Amino acid sequence: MEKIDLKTIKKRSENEFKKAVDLKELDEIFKKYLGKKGEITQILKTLSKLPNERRAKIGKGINELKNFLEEKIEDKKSYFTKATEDKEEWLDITAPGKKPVVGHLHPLTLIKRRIEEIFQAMGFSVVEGPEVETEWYNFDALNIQKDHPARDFWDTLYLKGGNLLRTHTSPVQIRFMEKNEPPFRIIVPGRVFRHEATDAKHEVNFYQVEGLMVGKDVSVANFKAVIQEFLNRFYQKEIKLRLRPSFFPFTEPSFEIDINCIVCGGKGCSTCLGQGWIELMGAGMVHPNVLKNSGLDPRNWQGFAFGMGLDRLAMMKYKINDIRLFYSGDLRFLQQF
Ligand code: 2NL
Repeated sequence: MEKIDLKTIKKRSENEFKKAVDLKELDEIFKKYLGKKGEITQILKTLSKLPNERRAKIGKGINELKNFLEEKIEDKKSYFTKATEDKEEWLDITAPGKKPVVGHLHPLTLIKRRIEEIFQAMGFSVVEGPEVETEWYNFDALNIQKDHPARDFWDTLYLKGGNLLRTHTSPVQIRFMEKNEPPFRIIVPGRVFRHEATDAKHEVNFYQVEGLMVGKDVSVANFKAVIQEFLNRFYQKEIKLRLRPSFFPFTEPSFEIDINCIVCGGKGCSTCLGQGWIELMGAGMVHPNVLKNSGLDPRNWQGFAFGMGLDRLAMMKYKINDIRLFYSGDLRFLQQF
């Protein structure tokens, strides 16, 4: 029978026990010494085979060691358990709350909704249509000649098979006139596309709002009144406007609408380049050919149409100097609205 050195076992087990950092390690030490096949358990089992004298001496020592270890392990175990429980239950009701990150509408969407609201209050319906169009609806029906530069590959994005990405929302109005009997008044907001090198003022895709009002005797005077009302409400102040003669193939007569610079009020500043006036939109009386192409008899019906860039309106309202910011997805920009 080999010599049983209780002192060494005690020292070794105590060392291991001190190093234990969690319940799992404690459990392993318990098994190693006090488990079914544990070192101490094994010694206890062999006691009966020892001669009386040695049995009494070793028996006393091993029992003391057993009790000592059991007690220590139990102590440390309850300490670990308490620490774990404390961690799980920990709730600091005095800690400041975490503010959830809430998004908001894109500045272009805000502008679009505001424009829709104002026109709807004046009896206009909001109409939408496809972004992929045929050459007929985007150009021919609008009286745009076959050799017009706007049709060029360098201005229009053509798709395989001859369709194209609409360059304005006018085709939606042609489609509306085909299906509806006047009188009516609609606005058509939407995304449009141009084949263009981007810079601070140009994007490949941007947003437009067009408007159309057709009836028996709808006139330029009606147009002026509607647009004056729209501008006053949009800018929340009295806006001065002027009509300048212009040309579009789809309107006759045609004009550009300028407004008194909203920054300097007409004195001349960097926004209006010293002019006092800012170009805002194009408009005119719908060309008889366009009415005909849409299935309306120009001898019975007449009306005005206009078109403006949503991006441009938003840029002026919020004083933004680069159109590309709208499409950058940069939160440092977007979070300002
Ligand atoms: C501009 C000019 C304009 C129209 C758009 C239009 C639509 C139909 C018939 C006639 Cl269906 N006209 N739209 C008319 C005049 C000008 O837009 O400079 N837009 C940014």
